[in-house]
Amino acid sequence: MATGERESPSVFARLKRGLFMTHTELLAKMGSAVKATFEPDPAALDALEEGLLAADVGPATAAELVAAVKAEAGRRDAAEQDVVRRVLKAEITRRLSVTGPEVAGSAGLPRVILMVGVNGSGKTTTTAKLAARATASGKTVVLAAADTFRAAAVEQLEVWATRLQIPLVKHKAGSDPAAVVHDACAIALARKADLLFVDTAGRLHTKHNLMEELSKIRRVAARSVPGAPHEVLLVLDAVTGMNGIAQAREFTKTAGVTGLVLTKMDGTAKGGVILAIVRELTLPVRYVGVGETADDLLDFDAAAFAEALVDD
Ligand SMILES: Nc1nc2c(ncn2[C@@H]2O[C@H](COP(=O)(O)OP(=O)(O)OP(=O)(O)O)[C@@H](O)[C@H]2O)c(=O)[nH]1
Ligand SMILES: [Mg+2]
Repeated sequence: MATGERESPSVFARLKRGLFMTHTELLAKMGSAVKATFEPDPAALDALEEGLLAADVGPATAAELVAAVKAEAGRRDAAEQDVVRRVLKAEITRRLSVTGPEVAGSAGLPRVILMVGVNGSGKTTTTAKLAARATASGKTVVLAAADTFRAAAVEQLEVWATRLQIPLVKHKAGSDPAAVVHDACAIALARKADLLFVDTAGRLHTKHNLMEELSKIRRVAARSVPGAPHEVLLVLDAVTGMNGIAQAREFTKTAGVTGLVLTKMDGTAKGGVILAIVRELTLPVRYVGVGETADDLLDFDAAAFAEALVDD
């Protein structure tokens, strides 16, 4: 989303709903510390910190946010209402406003987006959601079922492809995922598709051979389409919280991750983990998943996220 542009009310409402558990937990723990006329007494500051820790923002970020509130509370105009919310929103927005290069596809050639992550993080669902959005906005899309690990994985993507009427490239279970990507690139080029989304198998970041497989996929894509993969999205499940950080570190090293997707925000009270993850990786969050349907993927907007988290 362009800077300064505001989402439609319905998009914000979905974000708000998606962050409901985290928001509720945060405000419940903060209790009266979030009140309009905040006095920075130790108990209130403790409550603030407790709320932030409960939301899983991580100890370093929690301490810094509390320090920022304390400093600001001391120098504000005594009549100011809602100083805590103002400071939290500004600080959270700033911390989440990490940008990264958005590599455009070359004119007339497909932009290739590779989806990676550990098992069950939401790669296939997110692939389908992205494909649905792109199709709805008039883009032509090809899907590559490069999770050849299980037959069911191909079927899962195929259900979405059929529903969305998007061509899907698949090989039989157990075949080389790089070969699927090779064919999918050829088909995307032949069809002059705008976008090619590559769904990959979930893999443990500690398994060297599986991580190598991603490197091979990248090489094959790059040979077929200049600049590919243009985007490598690491799909992280927000419910796993801090554990996601170790995975993410490994994926960024071997898979050349360019952006993050935080899924299942709707299923956790620990959505503040996004702050810990961004702090650790300094990678841009591109999307957040807030449910299981095609509509439940939102462009990430740091200010809207902070607002949905902190405001009533
Ligand atoms: N509530 C909720 N559920 C989600 C979200 N994203 C994905 N899921 C669910 O999480 C489960 C796993 O999603 P998949 O997309 O299959 O995950 P995956 O990463 O492809 O899994 P593997 O291919 O097995 O590694 C499914 O039941 C999805 O419906 C989300 O944003 N919110
Ligand atoms: Mg999958």
